[in-house]
Amino acid sequence: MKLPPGTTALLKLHDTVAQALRDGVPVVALESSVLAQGLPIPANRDADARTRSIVSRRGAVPAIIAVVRGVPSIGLEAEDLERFLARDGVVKISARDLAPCVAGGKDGATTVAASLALCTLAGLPVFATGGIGGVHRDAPFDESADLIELARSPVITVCAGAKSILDLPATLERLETLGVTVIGFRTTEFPGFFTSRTGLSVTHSAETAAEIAAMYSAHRALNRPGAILVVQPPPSASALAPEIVEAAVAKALADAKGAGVSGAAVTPFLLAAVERATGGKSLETNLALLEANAALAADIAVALSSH
Ligand code: PSU
Ligand code: MN
Repeated sequence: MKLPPGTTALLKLHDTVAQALRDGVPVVALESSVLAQGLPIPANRDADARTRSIVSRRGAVPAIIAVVRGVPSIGLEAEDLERFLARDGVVKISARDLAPCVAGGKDGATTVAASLALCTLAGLPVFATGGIGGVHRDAPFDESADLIELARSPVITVCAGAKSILDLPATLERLETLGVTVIGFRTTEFPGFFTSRTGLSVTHSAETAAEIAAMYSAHRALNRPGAILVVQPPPSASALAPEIVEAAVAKALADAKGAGVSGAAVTPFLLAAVERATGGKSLETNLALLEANAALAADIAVALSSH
């Protein structure tokens, strides 16, 4: 395959990432679809600054995952990041879209599914996101490719559970079927992204980053193929009450039906509709939980590097 000039391998590592890997400094992978599709402008810039800065302050190197003009990239150059933040011709790409995006030389913002595929290719063990995709409500069931990629990618994935717009019990069932290990961080409940409480239990919990690092070592020693999904509730100061979220989601789902939204547009549409229905409150929660998840991912990456 012909690669763009200046590229020697399919995967491009940013200098800071290449240096970190050489020096044994932990790296935390971050997704790019949340920046280019999930969050509105200018909150996406805020999310980027807050997540990358907390990862650095906790002793790890942040690496945004994306396909940049056809090149799968681990860490973005500033000018490329600007295009993603401005959403200038940037498409949302899931796992199935990777090859066409690379072959077509396009800018692709990677969802959890596509980011995990690239983390696996690069051998990166720790990844942070806001909330994973999952099983949507109501038949016919739209199920995010995030779930199946979690089953195939040996990556510690830190999130605040699955997005509140989804069918959370069904999502948790699918994770079990797919053999994805779910660990509640300082919780025994599967969080609901905007909400801390869902009433759904997780079977395993951890109190420290070191415990998660130890579980990951066992996971790899057992040659398990999938992810360890670490779930933590959104920071309590910004978590929303379940009734408020449920009402907002019901309205968002009705709006989506009315607007005839389908496919990859569903999740970004619903998140924007929930933001409107909560008077912008859900946006604050989203930013706070992204930062908290990046921080925990950095702590885990640091613990893993000394394990
Ligand atoms: N987390 C957020 N906001 C987001 C997403 C995650 O806080 O927008 C994105 C992730 O990229 C996730 C995607 O993979 O939403 C799920 O989209 P879909 O349901 O189309 O698979
Ligand atoms: Mn879908």
